[in-house]
Amino acid sequence: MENLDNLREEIIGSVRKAAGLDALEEIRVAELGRKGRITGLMKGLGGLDPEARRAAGAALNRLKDEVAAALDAEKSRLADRALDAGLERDRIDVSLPIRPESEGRIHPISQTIDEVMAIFGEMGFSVAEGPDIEDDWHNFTALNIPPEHPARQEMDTFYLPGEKDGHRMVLRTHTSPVQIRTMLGRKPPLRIIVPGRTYRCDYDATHSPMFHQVEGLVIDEATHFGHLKGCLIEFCRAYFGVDDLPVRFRASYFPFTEPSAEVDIGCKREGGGLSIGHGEDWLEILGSGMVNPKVIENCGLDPARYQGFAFGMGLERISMLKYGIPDLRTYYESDLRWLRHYGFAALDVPSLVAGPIP
Ligand code: 2U9
Repeated sequence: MENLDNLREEIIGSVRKAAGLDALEEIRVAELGRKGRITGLMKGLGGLDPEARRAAGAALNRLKDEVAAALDAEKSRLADRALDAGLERDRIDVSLPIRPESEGRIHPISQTIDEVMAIFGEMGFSVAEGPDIEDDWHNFTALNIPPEHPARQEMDTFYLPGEKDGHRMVLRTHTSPVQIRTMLGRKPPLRIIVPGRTYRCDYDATHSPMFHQVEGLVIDEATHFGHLKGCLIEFCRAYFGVDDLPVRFRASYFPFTEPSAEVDIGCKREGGGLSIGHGEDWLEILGSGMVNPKVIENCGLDPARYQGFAFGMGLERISMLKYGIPDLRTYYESDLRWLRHYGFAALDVPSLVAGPIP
């Protein structure tokens, strides 16, 4: 028994001094393992007489439990110490200020396209799209602009290098070829708007070689000029946010519409500034007209049965007027200071709030 007390002291002492988990495991194997010291003593119990075996067996079992408990306690002490050291080393200062996030802005042209889509979406229009690179027929001929027509020169067309057979593709000068493609591919009734990039060789404060248009087309069996007027008056008032905005239709000419009208809204020019709404002055906003029967025929439809109206406007122009942006060239200079000043927060964009129109 005295021997066991010494053994206990020795083993517990070495457990307390163990440097780490590996040293503890070595002690466990050396004392309690299959060939361990305590295991060996247990095996030796068989040679004792029954009285002595019972007493020594009980003492050895106690020793075994005490050693196992000491090993467990030391193991969790070492684990706690490792955790404390880790917490100390990897300390996070939760009071530090967060890294600033830079918030993006919506470009005014994207905002304007969205607003226009939301207004026409409410009126039942859907959105159509088409290629930026077009052939001569879809961009000009189908729209009643034959090769010798002066409109071809006026539009300052960008031509792509000629193909082998001599014909040249163009960068579309308007989004009208998309309406031609829609009329060729779908049966009326049609009610579409076409926002998109357009290209003309022109550059000053109100012209950029790449700019955006939105055009609209309605084709049905009983559409008349009254529908054109109602639709465009409603659009102008909704877009500029003035319920009783004066709107005027002025006779004009386009090869693809007959009759044609330019649309002006009431405004006031004062001290170099411009205010939209009531006043003695007029400001041109868009062009429109009843689709020329020749265009309807060019798209394989019977002009005796189908007719409709069309309109077109420059998106930069209406955006500059609404938001007081003085120079169109700044739209495409990629100046972040400009975008921070004139751009929009994502939550002000109709389609991001209400969802896009189909
Ligand atoms: C088809 C039939 C008719 C589209 C139209 C205008 C009048 C118009 C200009 C406004 C300013 C272009 O950006 S701008 O320079 N557009 O005045 N556009 S009617 O008429 C069409 C289009 C397609 C099949």
